[in-house]
Amino acid sequence: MAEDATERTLVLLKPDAIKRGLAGEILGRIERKGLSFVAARLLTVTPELAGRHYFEHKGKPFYDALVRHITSGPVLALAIEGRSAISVVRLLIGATNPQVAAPGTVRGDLALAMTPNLIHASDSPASAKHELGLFFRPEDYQSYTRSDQEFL
Ligand code: 3AN
Repeated sequence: MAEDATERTLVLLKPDAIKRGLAGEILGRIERKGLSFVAARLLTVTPELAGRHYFEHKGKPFYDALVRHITSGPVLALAIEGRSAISVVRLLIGATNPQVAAPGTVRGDLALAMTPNLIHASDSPASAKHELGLFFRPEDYQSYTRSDQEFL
């Protein structure tokens, strides 16, 4: 089934997540769902990288604030892998606006404002491929099977 394919997606725990000490809480939710992290980097995003990552939003009224925020401190970049990882992570993080994000989601439970909304996750296979390529090299990926999923 296509929707059950193993996928990889890019997750960024944004500077507000790191500065609020919520990285473990958020990654824990992704891990408890059954997804695996197969590459990780703690880095400060440069304005150049921010421009490439957010190219779709250039020219929008919130673009400058978005770039200011993502470059304001360290982010934890994660390559997340698992069954339908792209859509499953999007569901876990909740709507872009935390004020209407469903309770039970990362943004619904832990955020209140639109720019510092804790987390980014790729929204399609094309954006996942593009965004993973911005943060990771092929040799950065690790391969392992979670012991709780060996027989699935
Ligand atoms: P998402 O992060 O849910 O995929 P996108 O890709 O539409 O949302 O937007 C990227 C980021 O831009 C959001 N995470 C948010 O921080 C910011 N953003 C999007 N729309 C707005 C808006 N109307 N006002 C302020 N910031 C916004």
